[in-house]
Amino acid sequence: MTFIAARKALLAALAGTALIGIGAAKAEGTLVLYCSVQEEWCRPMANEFEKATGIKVAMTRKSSGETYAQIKAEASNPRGDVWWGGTGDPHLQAAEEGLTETYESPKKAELHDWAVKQWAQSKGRTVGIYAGALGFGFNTKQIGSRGVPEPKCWSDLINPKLKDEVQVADPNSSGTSYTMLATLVQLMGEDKAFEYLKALHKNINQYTKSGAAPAKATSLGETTVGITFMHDMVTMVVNGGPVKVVAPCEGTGYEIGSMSIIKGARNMENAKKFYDWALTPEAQKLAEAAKSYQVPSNKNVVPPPQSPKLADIKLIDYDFAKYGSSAERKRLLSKWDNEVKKLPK
Ligand code: S7P
Repeated sequence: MTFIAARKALLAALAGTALIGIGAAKAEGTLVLYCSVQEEWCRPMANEFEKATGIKVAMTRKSSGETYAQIKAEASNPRGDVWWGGTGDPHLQAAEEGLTETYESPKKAELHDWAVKQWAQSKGRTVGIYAGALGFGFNTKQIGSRGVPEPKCWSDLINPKLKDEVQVADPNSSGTSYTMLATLVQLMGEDKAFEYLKALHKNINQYTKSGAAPAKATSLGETTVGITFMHDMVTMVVNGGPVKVVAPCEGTGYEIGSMSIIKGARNMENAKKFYDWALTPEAQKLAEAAKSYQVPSNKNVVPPPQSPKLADIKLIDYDFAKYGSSAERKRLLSKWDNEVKKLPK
């Protein structure tokens, strides 16, 4: 072979390698992830998926109600591929409104019944990824100075001595707070629940956007009591905060945290890869490292020891079909806006 022929062959080989490289990068592609748990857990999920697959993840974190509203607003020109995390009710609403895609993962057989039930209820459009009970927490250093005994029940939170000392999120933006609204309606009946919410309103110092924000505020002493999922309060305890976590004595509701593929996803194959991966034990074990103490949906993952034990909590038989339905969620939110949030304090 002459020098020129050898050079040509080498250039051709290099060009081929470069093309293969480009082809591979394209095949790996990207994924747009809408994440509705805490940022501390969203980030490792995106990073570890990138490491496992080479797929670049563009992740944004928003609360459950906000993400639902964004997906609805983008429906004619979808930007996101997967909505991962957040309470199940708005995922069910998105499913009913045809905003999300049906998919059956090969990992479904590894999931707890409650996670599969969520999938069946939505006709395959959303699946359970974790579960957690609603409750509240209080700041152990501050409660004494309010002149009230340690609260144990929902009824303790409307004590006038706790004026401006209770914090919870706005149910329009927050899945946590919508879970509270639907829980109280199921627990007390609608009329009594709204009477209770009006009384509670007098004690609320702030309706936050994010559901877990009151847990941080309780730990920092910015509020004496915070209503959140119990696992979000447990994170504060693990971080050394002066917080006691309470499962309300009357009983409480719970969430099936969910995952959905967005209808018309531009990166549909990668969305399915993420969905399958997110149901594996490896992916679900990332929660504990991120100090997120929900109960994982994969049966092969042992829940972290700090996770509230659902079997020991007086849980209501939460009607996900009703309270995750589009009509009921809209009705309750607008009733809360008109009859509770507008009230003077
Ligand atoms: O922090 C984890 C968690 O409580 O956050 C999700 C929640 O819906 C997101 O916050 P918003 O209440 O602001 O929507 C829960 O699904 C999850 O357990």
